[in-house]
Amino acid sequence: MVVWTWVASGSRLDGRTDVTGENHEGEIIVTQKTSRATFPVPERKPSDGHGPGRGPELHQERAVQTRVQILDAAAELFDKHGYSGTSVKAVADHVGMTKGAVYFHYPTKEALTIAVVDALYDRWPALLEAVQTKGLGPLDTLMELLDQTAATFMDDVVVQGGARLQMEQPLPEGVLPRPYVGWISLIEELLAEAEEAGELRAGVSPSAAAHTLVSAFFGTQHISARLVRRQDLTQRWRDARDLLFYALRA
Ligand code: LUB
Repeated sequence: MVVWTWVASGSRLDGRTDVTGENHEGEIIVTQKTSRATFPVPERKPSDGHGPGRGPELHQERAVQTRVQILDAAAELFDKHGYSGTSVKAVADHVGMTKGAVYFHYPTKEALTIAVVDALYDRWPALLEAVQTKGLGPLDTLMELLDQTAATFMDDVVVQGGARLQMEQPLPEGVLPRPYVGWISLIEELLAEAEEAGELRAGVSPSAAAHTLVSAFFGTQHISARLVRRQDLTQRWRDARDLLFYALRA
C-alpha cells in the first residue's frame, strides 16, 4: 500500500516526489510537496501600459489609500447598479470627494472599470499561495481554495463589483481580461496533480472537470447574488462542491 503525505510549500523539499521510504507496517511512504500550481497572467489585448487602467504613478501612502477608497466605492456601486447605472459623480459622492479628485486618480469611468476588474484577478494568486502553505494534497488544496474563494465573493466588494462587470462586458472586446480562462487553467493543473497522485477517480478528465467546476462556481455565485445578495453563498457552494468532489475523488 502506498501512503501519500504532503509537505507544505515553503519547506526545503523541492520537486514533486521527494522522499520515498517504508514505515513499520511495510507501507511505502511517499512524501510529496504540496501543489505548485500557479495562476496564469490574465489574458488581455496588448497595450502600451499607458492605457486607461494606469493612473499616475503614486508612491505616497495617502494617495495609495485614496485610490483604494475610490476603487472600493466604485466596486460597490458597480455591484449594486451595474456599469451604466454608476457615474463617476456617484463614486465621488460616495467617498466625499470632488469629481475632479476622482479623475486625478482614474481619468475616465473606463479606467475605474478596468481597475476594479484587474483588482478582482489580483486577489487570487495571494489566496492560492496562502492555501498552498497548508500542505494539503492537490484535491484538498483545490477544495480549500474554492471554499475560500466563495467566502471572498461574500465579503469583498472588489470581487463582487468586478464579477458583475465581467458579466456585463461593458467595454469593447479585449479591453478587460478574458474571464474564466485563468481559473480553468489553474484548476486543470491542480486536477492533473491530483491525477498523478492517484487522488482522482479513474476516467475523470482534468480539463473537462476544470470547466465543470468553474461553471458550477460561477453559476452558484451568480444565482446567490441575484436571489439573496450572496447571503447563502458559502452554504450553496459547499452543497455544490460536495456533490462534485464526490464524483472527482478516487
Ligand atoms: C470567476 C468570475 C466569477 C470564476 O474567473 C472569472 O472570471 C470569474 C468573474 O468573471 O467567477 C471563479 C472560479
